[in-house]
Amino acid sequence: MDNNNFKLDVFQGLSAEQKYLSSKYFYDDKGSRIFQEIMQLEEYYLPECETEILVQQSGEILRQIPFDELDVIELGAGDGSKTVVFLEKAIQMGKRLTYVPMDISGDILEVNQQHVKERLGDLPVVPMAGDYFVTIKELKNREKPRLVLFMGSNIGNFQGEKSIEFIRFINEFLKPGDFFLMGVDLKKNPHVIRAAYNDEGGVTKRFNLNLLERINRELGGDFELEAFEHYGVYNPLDGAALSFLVSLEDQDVHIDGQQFHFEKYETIHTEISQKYSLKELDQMAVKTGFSWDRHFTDSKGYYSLSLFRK
Ligand code: AVJ
Repeated sequence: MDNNNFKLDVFQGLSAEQKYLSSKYFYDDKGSRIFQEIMQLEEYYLPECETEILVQQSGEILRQIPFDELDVIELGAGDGSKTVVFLEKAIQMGKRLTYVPMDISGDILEVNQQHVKERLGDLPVVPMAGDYFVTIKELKNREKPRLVLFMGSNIGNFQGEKSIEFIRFINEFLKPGDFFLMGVDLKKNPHVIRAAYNDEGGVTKRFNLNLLERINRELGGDFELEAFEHYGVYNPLDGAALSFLVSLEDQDVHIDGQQFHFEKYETIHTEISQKYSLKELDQMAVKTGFSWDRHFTDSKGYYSLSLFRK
């Protein structure tokens, strides 16, 4: 990622009335490693739920998709370790696939390709590194039917209308009859959600603080990490889990010659992880131009893989 943009975004976010930093900057090498740790946490139920649905219901999901031949395009594919379960099932069912994993990180796409090779040998894979808003346009002229995958509840990181805009963007890329499969974390017992973003071991805290460390590392900042703590809340009124960093002192921080003041207990908003109900997802499908949808949920009803058809 471009350091200049990072700096501009940091300066803008820390100059705002309510300070904020974008969660997309969590994922440098260290942040990505900490996120791997989060995915192993007892409290962070999301990956387990998604895997359960993929293992138990991939066949049923694929039976909704009537094409023998299709492009499977995955946005933010990561290492692909979960997607192989789905791809494997599709191949068993006799579908001829081309897998197009997209990710901002070229390194992770190499790991992805390794996984796919080990499990699925001769499956055609066309990895595309870069920002998917850009790379997806390169696929416009391909003739085959499409299934776009957007897993891991990454949709939750879009604030309000931004999620609708994003799904509309996917809809515009699709042709009538094409499909979109999205992993969504559902509204549930607020205690369960709150705990997922406030783990006992403090891994989520480290994940958030790494953002300040990254500013120190890459932009020459002088954040004192002990002078900040992490605060995670879930608000059942709007279904938003929010993360903040809280300044524990009245203090000044310097980044590349610029000074930023923090009042005692002033917060930096770092992340939104939006939760949805199935009813809200139905409404979203209609609003974004899809003609049909169906939800595949885990046994606890915590999580949905929601399939939308254009
Ligand atoms: C990768 C965006 C789905 O919001 O649950 C995990 C990131 N943040 N713990 C989420 C995250 C704190 C995660 N997503």
